[in-house]
Amino acid sequence: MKITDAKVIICSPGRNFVTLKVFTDQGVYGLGDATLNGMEKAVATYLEDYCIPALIGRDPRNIEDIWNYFYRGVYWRRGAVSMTALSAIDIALWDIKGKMLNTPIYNLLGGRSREKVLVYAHANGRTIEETIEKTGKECAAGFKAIRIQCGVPGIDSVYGVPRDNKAYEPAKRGVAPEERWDTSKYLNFIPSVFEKIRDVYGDDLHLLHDVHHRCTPIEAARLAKELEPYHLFWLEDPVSGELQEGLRHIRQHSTTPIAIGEVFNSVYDYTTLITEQLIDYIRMPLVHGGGITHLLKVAAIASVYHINTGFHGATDLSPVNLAAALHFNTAINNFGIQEYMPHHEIVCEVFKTHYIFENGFMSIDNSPGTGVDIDEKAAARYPYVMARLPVNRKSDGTMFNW
Ligand code: KDG
Ligand code: MG
Repeated sequence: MKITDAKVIICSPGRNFVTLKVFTDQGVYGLGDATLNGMEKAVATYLEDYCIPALIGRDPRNIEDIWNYFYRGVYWRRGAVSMTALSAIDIALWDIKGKMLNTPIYNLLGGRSREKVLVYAHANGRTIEETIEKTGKECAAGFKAIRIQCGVPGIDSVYGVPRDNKAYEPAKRGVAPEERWDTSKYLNFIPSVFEKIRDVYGDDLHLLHDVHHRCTPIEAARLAKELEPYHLFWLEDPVSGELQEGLRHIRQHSTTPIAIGEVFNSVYDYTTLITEQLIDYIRMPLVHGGGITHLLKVAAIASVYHINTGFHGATDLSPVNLAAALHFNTAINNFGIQEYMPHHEIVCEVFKTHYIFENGFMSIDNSPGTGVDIDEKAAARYPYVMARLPVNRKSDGTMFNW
């Protein structure tokens, strides 16, 4: 069996997605997600100019070897752009394998470990009142776990909290906008949000919060400690995590569970965090972390240290990634939770999926491979739109040293 060709499809049904389609001489093709928010064209170029020429002619069944060829065989290893490209190749190859064997991917990963996959929703309010209201809407939709984000008095623009009450979308059209951030205002305010949410919704609802890396280790330790009474499911990305030892401060001061790594792309970003048990959840998603092949290894190492997965799953990761993640989450033992933000409805014109959300959980059917297909004609109706994630400065204009 041989790979005969591959192509990159960029489309923007509401937001940009990059999809890799790998063709074989058996008429079967595979799809991989290659979306890296704000850097879509860099991944597309890396795939088109560097990876696809080297992919053609290989046997798609040899996923482990192909993974190592594109990871270890490349002189300049790692990095978000090349690991996203490698992830897309890897997911497409697992899709092909599933289709060739006429079986869903979870079956290739050891079969079912669970009936359904716990997911969490987002409640992003500009004020505490709005956050309470949005939390109520997600509870009514059936979610058992909700990520709570809130505007902060005195800060004009809080990352991820839409000012216009629209759907979550941190990327803005055109060149990256610059925003101002004040960590002390944020730290003084956020515990009061969780106090109110617990008052209104009680103790059963799982609550999560994302710091988006906007603290130093000691600031994050203070936040984790002050949020302890509200029993969070997790505190996400409390620091950037590039300095893995920095997470020791948080652990020394608090029992709030920590999730980290939606911007990581290799097991080597995690080694100290896992082996010293400084975290509780792995955020690195399939689409940016080297695909199923690499995350299987990361999850296996994490499981030895009682650390679970909690993959990133915002709307800037395509339905191809979500489907692959659901297979992965269905199969592995140390699954924790999956982030789920439903895509804009026009995304369904382009991507045809086989997963459902019901009463706080998601499940995927027995369609072979990932179970996702792409309608290329529909994709062509939504051309690429330049959009970038914002840059943050302190209120006096200084760049942060997070
Ligand atoms: O592209 C950036 C988004 O994916 C990010 O802002 C979402 O932090 C995020 C999350 O946890 O979903
Ligand atoms: Mg996040």
